[in-house]
Amino acid sequence: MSQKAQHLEVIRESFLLLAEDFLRKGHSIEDLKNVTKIRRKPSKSIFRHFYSKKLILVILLPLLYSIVVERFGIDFLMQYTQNTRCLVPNNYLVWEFTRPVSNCDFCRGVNSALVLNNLTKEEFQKYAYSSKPIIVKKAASHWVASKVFSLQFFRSLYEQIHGAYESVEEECQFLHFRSNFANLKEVFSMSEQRAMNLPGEEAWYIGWKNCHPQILEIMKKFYEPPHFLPDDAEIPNTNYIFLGYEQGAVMHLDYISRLMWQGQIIGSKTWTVAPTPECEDVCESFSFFVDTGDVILLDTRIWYHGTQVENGQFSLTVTSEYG
Ligand SMILES: O=C(O)CCC(=O)C(=O)O
Ligand SMILES: [Fe+2]
Repeated sequence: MSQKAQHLEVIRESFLLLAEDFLRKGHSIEDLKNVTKIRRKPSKSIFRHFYSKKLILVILLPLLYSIVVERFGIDFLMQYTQNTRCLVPNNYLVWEFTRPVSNCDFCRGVNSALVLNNLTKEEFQKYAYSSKPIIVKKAASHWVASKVFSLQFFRSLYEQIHGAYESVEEECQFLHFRSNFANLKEVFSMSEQRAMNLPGEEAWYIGWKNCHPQILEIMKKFYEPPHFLPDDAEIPNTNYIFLGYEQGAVMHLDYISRLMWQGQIIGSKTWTVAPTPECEDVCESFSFFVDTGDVILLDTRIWYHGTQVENGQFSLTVTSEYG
C-alpha cells in the first residue's frame, strides 16, 4: 500500500472508531445522522453542502489523525484496519462524509413507491434502474423459500457446512441492528421462546450476508432473482437474509455498488425512506407497505431506509443487488 493510501486508510478507520464509540455510548444511528447533517442556509446551492463537508474534513482530519495516532499508535490502527468488517452502521460516518453530494433529481416529486403488478421483462424495461422505490406485487409469491426458509433452516445449514460461520465473520457481514447479538452463532443459540418472540421476550431483528459458495448453492434451490430484471443486469452471487420481529433496520444508507432488490418471503414490513440531508428542502420522507410475496426495488445508496415489522409477526426476506 502506498503511503498516501495508508494515510487515507488510517483516516477512514479513525472515522470508524469515532462512529463506533458514539454508538457504543448508547446513541442511535439517527443521532449519528444528525451529527453529519448540515443545515441549509437560505441559499439553495448544493455546493454549500459540498464545501461545508470539505471544510469539516480539512479541519477535522489532521486533528483526528494526530489524536488517534498519538493515543493508539500507527500499528494499532493498521491492525484495526485489517480486522474491521464492513458493518453498515460503522461505515456510516465515512460513507456520509465521502459519498457524492446528490443533485436531488432522484427524489424530486417522489412521495410514494411505484406499485406494479407482476410483469414481464419487457414491461419492466422502462422502470429498470429507476431511482424511485418500486414494489412489484406477488413477484416472489411462487418461491419455495416461503415454505423452507426459517431460523431453524439457516441454523442447521450453518451448523452443517464447514467454515460457514467463519465466512460471515471474515469475508461477509453480520448486522445486529438494535439486537444484542454479536454474531450469527449467538443468534442461532437464542432460546426457542425468544426465537418465537413470545410475550415477555426481547424482540430481535438481524441480517447477514451469505458468501459461502455451498450455502449460496443450497439457498438458490428455493428462490430466484426477480424474473423481470433485465437480462443485462449484473446480479452478484451473494445475498442477504433479514429476519426477526418488530423494529427492523434502523435508518441508514448502504455502502454497496448496485441497486437493491428484496423478496418479502415471510410476513410483511413497512419501509420508511428519506432523502439525503442536502435534499430535505425539496424532497419528502414517506412510508410504504411491502406484503408477503412482493418484491421491493430500492436504491439504498441514496435513499435512507428503515423498516418495521407489523403486529408482532415474523418477517424473513432475501435481498441482493442488481445494476
Ligand atoms: O429488510 C430490512 O429490514 C432492511 C434491508 C436493508 O437495509 C437493505 O436491503 O439494504
Ligand atoms: Fe440497507
